Amino acid sequence: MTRLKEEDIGGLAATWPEYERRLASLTGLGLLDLSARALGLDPDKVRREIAPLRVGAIPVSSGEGLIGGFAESLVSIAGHLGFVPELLPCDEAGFRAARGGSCDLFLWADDDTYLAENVRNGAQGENGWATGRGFASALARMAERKGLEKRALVLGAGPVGRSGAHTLAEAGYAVVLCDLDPRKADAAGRAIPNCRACAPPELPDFPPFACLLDAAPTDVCFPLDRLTPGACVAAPCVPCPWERHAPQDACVWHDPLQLGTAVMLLAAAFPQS
Ligand code: 2YJ
Repeated sequence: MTRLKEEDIGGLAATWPEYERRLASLTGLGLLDLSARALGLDPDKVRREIAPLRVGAIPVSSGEGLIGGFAESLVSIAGHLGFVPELLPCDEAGFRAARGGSCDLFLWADDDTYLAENVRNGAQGENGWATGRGFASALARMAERKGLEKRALVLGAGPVGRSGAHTLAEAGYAVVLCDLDPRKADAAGRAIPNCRACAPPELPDFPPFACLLDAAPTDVCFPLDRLTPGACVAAPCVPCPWERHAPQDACVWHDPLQLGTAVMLLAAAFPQS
């Protein structure tokens, strides 16, 4: 996750109706259903069990410091999903309150780590992993609705790209994983079944892609010419170039925080053995 800016998430709480409308128009699912399915959970069971669970959001001032509206956005996401959300005090006081029983789960992020933690059983949802799962699942849903072949390009072999590539491979996709660093792509590609690694100069060797997961923290590689018209694009990247420059008739899903956080929360709240 690139460090978000206040303007990336400002006003997030006011946009839920439009957010849900757009997500449903692209995937046929709302945020809770999509996140639950990304984890193999039954959305109805999640909906029944979520209501009493209290989620605290802890602002963390270490490192580069607080991002205006960040913890408040986490409160909004948790509340929107149906948890009972609470903004906790900053830093140690917040961790003390969370672990001392004021909530069942808590969310916090510093400059390197963004986690959902379950106070009762120690289960965790980690942002990179959860974001990859969530956006890959959104991509697979969009592609299925358009009847696209199960073949995808994933940009970025970091935690989000690796998790996304894994999720797509699990769903039966042939995956091409591309990173500016070919060794990083190779190492990740070897660990994922049905996944070929490449570097950006090799992309023209492949037929154009109808599915793209852009998990690159930079837009240095922006292979617009490697996508088919009407392609499906899932892009957790911030800033997101695809919303303005996607191919003609493309379906693009982007959000800066909501889907990754929703999957993190459900992973921590409903851990599977
Ligand atoms: O509480 C706050 O306001 C800040 N400490 C939030 C910091 C948010 N952190 C980031 O944006 C980091 N880049 C997160 C890295 C997560 C790695 N998956």
